[in-house]
Formats: sequence, structure tokens, C-alpha cells
Amino acid sequence: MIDKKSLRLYFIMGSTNTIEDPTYVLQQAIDGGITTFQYREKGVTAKKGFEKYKLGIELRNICLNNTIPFIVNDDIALAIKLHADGVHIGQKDESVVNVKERLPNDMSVGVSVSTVEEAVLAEQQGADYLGVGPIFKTSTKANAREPIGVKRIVEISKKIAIPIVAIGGIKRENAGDIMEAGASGISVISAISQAGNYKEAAHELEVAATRVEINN
Ligand code: 3NM
Repeated sequence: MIDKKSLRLYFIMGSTNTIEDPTYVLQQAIDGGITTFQYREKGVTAKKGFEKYKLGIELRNICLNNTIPFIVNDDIALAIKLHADGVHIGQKDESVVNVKERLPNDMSVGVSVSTVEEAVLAEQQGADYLGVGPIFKTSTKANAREPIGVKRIVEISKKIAIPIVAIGGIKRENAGDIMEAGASGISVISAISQAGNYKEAAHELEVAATRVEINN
């Protein structure tokens, strides 16, 4: 199961998030210090079927070689096929209970939430960790909800026991505030995948998220 420490710097990427070879970007991000990777293949030009699976195998193998947990976004069948460490689902996807039933016991389930009510429900249904967001404005996710702000992390973390990873518009400059608010980690797409130097960007985020000595 995914542990709190692995959530510290949670990098998400699919082929549409980068102009470079995603396998190169992932390896650089790992070298820079990411602690978990999520394969999220979204957008009009996203890979489908065998192509999606093929890139998934490559990214999965990089994570295995570097002992970095590998999570698949939304696609439960693909997660099982790739022997992923977990699946991440949104509010519009299948219920947590159903997803848990379909997965081997050792696979984690993460759930995206924006409100305290969603967070409490996801925990009750068996979620292993929560993605809380969007904290700030993000242009990476189509149809993202309105930003909820750092305060929501405080509110949610008071009500639940499972770890929280914050998402949406997170950068080096605001990472410390997020950790102070009670998150176990920060989750980013563009702050690494759109950076000039992926390794350096990951390293700076890792330092920013670790600077605050926390027990979250
Ligand atoms: N989920 P960036 S926001 C994938 O709020 C995703 O659940 C969100 O990208 C949520 O780090 C988001 O570039 C996009 O802002 C995060």
C-alpha cells in the first residue's frame, strides 16, 4: 500500500503534458526526487488502446527500476494489467467501493475530492489517500473546479485520518504553505512537465515540500 512518505512529491503526467519523450521526463523527475508517479493519459490527442498500454509499460518499468510507486489514473483494467501500485479516481468515476472490489488487496485507491463531505465519504468507502484540489487555479486540467484554497486542506485534514496530497497550481513558491496546512504531499503536473529542466524542477519542489518539518 502507498504510504504517507511516498506522497511527498507526487508527479502526474501523460503524453499530452510534455513536448518531450515522457520516459525521459519521468526519469529526470525521478532523478530530481519525486516520490510517486501517476500515469494520466488525458486530452484530445491522448493515446488510446494499445498505444496507451505500451507507454504505460515503459513508464511502469522505469518506476519499478527506481522503486517509485506507480499509479494509474481512472483506468482500472489498465492498472491491473500493468500491476500498478494503485489507481486514482475522480468524483465522476466508479464508486470507491466498486473499485476496491475489482482490485487486488495490495493495490491502493486514491480519490479526488474538493469538499469536506466528499473527503469524509471517500474515507468511509475505503480510499487509501485523497487528492485535494484544485487548491489554486490550474490550466492543466480541462473543466477543473473553482480553486478551493489552502484553507480547505486544514478543514479536510481535521476530519479524516488518511493522507492528503494537494493538487492544482502547485509550484515551488506555494509548496511550503500546503505542507503547513496539513497535507502529506504535493502533486504536480506542469511544475515539472513544463519546466525547462525537469530534474532541477523536481528537486526544487522536493526541497520546498520537505523544508517544513511536519508530521502529516
Ligand atoms: N486534478 P497542475 S487539478 C489532474 O483538482 C488535476 O482534482 C485536479 O495540474 C483536481 O499541477 C489537476 O499543472 C491538474 O496545475 C494539476
